[in-house]
Amino acid sequence: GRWDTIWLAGLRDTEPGTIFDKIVAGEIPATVVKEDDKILAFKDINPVAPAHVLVIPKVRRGLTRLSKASPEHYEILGRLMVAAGEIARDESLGFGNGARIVVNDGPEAGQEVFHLHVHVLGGRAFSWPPG
Ligand code: IU
Repeated sequence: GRWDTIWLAGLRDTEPGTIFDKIVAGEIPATVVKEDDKILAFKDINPVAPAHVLVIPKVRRGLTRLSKASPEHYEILGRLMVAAGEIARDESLGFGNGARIVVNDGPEAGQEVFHLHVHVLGGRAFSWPPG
C-alpha cells in the first residue's frame, strides 16, 4: 500500500518511520497549510503559540534530525526554509509580526519525532534565550 511505498522511499534510513510518514500518506488527518512535491506544512496538534506550523520533507531520506544533514540535503533544506519563511508572513495563519523558527535536534533539545521538522511559531512574543 501507500505506507509501504513511502517506507521504501526512505531506503537509506536505518531507523523506522514516524507518525509524520502517516500524515504525509493521509492515513492520519492533519490541517495542511502548504504543500508541494517535496514538502508538507501542517498545524501542530499541540500548539505552543497562537500560530504553530510544522514544515517537513515528505520523504525523510536520512534526516531523522538536522545534525544528520549533508550536502545531499541542500535542496530539501532550502525548500524547507523558504516554505518556513513564507508561512512566517502569512497573516491568514496568525503570523505577520515576527516569528520564532526552531529545529529541535535530539532528545536533549526536546525533539520527540525523528523526522526532520521546522517549527514556525508566531502570534505572541518570544523570549531569548530559549528555555
Ligand atoms: P519535536 O521538535 O520533535 O518535539 O516536535 C514534535 C511536534 O510534533 C510537537 O510539537 C507535537 O505537538 C507535534 N505533533 C503533531 O503535530 N502531530 C502528531 O501527531 C504528533 C506530534 I505524535
